[in-house]
Amino acid sequence: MTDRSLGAAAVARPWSHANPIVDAQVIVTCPGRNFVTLKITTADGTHGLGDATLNGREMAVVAYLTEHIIPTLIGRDAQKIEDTWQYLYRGAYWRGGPVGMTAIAAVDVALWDIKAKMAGMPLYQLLGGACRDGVTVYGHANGDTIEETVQEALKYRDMGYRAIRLQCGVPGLPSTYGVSRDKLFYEPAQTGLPVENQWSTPDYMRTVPQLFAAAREAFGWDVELLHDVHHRLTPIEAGRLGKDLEPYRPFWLEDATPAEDQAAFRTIRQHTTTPLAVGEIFSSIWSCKTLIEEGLIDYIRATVVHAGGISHLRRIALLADLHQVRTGCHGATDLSPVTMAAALHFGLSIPNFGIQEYMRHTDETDAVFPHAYGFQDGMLHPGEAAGLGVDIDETLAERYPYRRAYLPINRLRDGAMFNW
Ligand code: EZ4
Ligand code: CO
Repeated sequence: MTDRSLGAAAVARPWSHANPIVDAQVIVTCPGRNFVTLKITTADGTHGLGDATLNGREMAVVAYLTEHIIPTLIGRDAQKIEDTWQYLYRGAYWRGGPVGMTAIAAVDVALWDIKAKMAGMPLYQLLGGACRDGVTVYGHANGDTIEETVQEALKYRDMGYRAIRLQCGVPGLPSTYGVSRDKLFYEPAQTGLPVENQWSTPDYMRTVPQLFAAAREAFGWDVELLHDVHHRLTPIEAGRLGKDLEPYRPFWLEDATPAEDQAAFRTIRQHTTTPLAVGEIFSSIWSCKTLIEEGLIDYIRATVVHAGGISHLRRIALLADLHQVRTGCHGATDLSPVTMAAALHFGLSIPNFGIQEYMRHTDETDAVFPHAYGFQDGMLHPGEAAGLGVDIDETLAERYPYRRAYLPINRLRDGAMFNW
């Protein structure tokens, strides 16, 4: 074989057992919300799936895959996961960023799915085998008021959850991040133009400690309690909130301040012992290298789908392990069952797993993505099917065409744009 576009590595050797990629398709479906899925098929008839969903910017990743990645995949040996990762990352020249890294993640996860299927193993076995019985998850309890939120949290405890995220409405604000009309499912993206939310830091800062006080009153110390600030405080405000929450021993305070400036976390650290989690919007190890190496965080929330797939998240987790930082991967509804499965195989197999976020998908989504993973005793387990243990029902997926949707935006009371 002399096709130089495939590189020297494609030259047939007597010891090579290539399983070339013969087809790659991008499937966009909206069973209640949009999902972008990459399906790669190899010469031996194996297929693998990768999630490529980037909430509110879905079609940018579709174009990246279709126009720029897929033409380079056809004919490549599907078994060369690391080489393909390097080819797509280094080979792009314009590397990094959420769109590109989500596209690379989709390829990477699909190739891991294929490799595990070829090996006849569930992916976690290929990654080194289970380090624990299951992946402990936290659920989302929310309500307009503190009382309602605590009631919802009690329901999660009764379902077997050992860790629960608490988000509640802020008096004076018409709506707040994390508070949903439908108590079982939280979906911030909506069709139409972006919804506008309103924000007040002082009102919020007064409410959260009251919520945690009420929750500890109701639960005692039986369950772990978490909270997501969703990037809305300055470092010194975050330090104050962390300090105010210390008596209630939160498991973590998430995204306390925007993390573009990793050094900002030094200020928070100087003021509170409340554990800090960050990273759901990170695209690569470069977004968290300082945070991890300086011990500025306790949990890294980077995910398979938005941080370059299993191959790259593994690097992040290894670095984190050196510094006693544990994982706490993002697991909201915009991460498809394909990502959830990948996260479970990954979380089961790494030494420094911390916790996994889990927001259930709707029945429509679960039907489009039949999967082997399941919930029991506050934990998810990926199941024993070969590969990821997730498939896509393409006929059903076709019944749910793409609908443009946006995440909300946030404004202060005076109309100024703020972080959502
Ligand atoms: O707002 O996934 O911790 N979970 C979150 C999510 C994010 C959405 C954005 O697409 O912060 O609710
Ligand atoms: Co979050």
